[in-house]
Amino acid sequence: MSLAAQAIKERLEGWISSWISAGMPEQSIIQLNNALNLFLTGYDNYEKTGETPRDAYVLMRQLFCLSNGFFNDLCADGISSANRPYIVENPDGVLGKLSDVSIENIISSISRDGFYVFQEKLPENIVNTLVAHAESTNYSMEMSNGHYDDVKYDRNNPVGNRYIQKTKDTISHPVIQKLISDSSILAIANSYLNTKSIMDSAQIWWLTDFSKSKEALDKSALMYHFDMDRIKFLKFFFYLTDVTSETAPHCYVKGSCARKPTQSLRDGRFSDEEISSLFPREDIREICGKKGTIIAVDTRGFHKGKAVEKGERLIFQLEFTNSLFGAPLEIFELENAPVKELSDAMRKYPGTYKLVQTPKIEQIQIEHNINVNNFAEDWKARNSMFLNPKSY
Ligand SMILES: O=C(O)CCC(=O)C(=O)O
Ligand SMILES: [Fe+2]
Repeated sequence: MSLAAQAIKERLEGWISSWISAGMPEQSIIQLNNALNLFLTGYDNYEKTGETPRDAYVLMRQLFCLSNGFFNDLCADGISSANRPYIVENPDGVLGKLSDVSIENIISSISRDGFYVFQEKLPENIVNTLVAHAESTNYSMEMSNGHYDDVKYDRNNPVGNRYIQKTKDTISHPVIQKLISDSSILAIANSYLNTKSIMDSAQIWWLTDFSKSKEALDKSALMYHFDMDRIKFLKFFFYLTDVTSETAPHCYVKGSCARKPTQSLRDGRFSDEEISSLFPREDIREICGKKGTIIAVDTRGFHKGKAVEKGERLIFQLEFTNSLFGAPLEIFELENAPVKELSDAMRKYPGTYKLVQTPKIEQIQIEHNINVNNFAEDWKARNSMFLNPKSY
């Protein structure tokens, strides 16, 4: 069993003991014990094979609701204790220069409120480049007959509510590669997750005012829900268009990332009326902002995109997680060699980019005309350092 699995096991056993001391009925203890054992077997399987058994994933979602999030906190704590975060030295990037104190403040805001809106915005040239990119690529769109068509985004004649860019088009863009290796972003992700953060989602999508049917809203995450794909994760949203109350602000129920009212502990979508009946009005927030606005969100709390009333919204979303246990994984296949910022980050924080696949080394050599002999010399020098400890 891996160190992380062992640490999770210890915490879950402690949890069971506390239930026994609290006088929980024996039948319930047996049921909980069985469920936790099933989960641990699934987690162990994931560690060994990289694949999460579906029943263990479903169980995680159920245990999240059953324990009001406490189960996930225990697992996250186990993972952190076995696998400490990367130390990002002198973080300085799109979120500004971050001191330890400012990171602490941001992290505690996210833990308390579930989200944090950064003062810094993405520079305009970056926003414009990403918008132009999003206007030019093809999108795979499910049409009314259930088939998928390859379409361009035509803002005057949308054919769906949500146009999600193909992962390879998103991840192959140099600006996106710089953002996913940005030291200020990595510093926040590693601190919040308190373990070596792993990038597991990078998506650009348009929202349109195509349809307001309940079915369409549900499908495009335009109804309240919480995400539970993994044990713990953090999303960064980058608005690439101006977002007003009419153009799909990200909506979040402040504080709902921690503990939720009992009536809301179920998987699925929630209507606005249900959410209004469960939470104080002042906690139900619409996060509006000019293009370039950057938000960090723990979407284990209640959130949705508000339906577009008129016009469009373009967003880039980047997610980091503490473990790849959970929902099926996406692979980020780069079409070309990564930009320098990303290849440097991949060397420094290999665990963060487990899901990123670069083209074969020979391919990179051809594209960049790299002299293979220089490589060989470099390797010889490095190896001699290992063979001769005095050179340290
Ligand atoms: O579009 C949005 O603002 C919310 C999308 C969402 O539910 C998510 O990214 O988890
Ligand atoms: Fe969501």
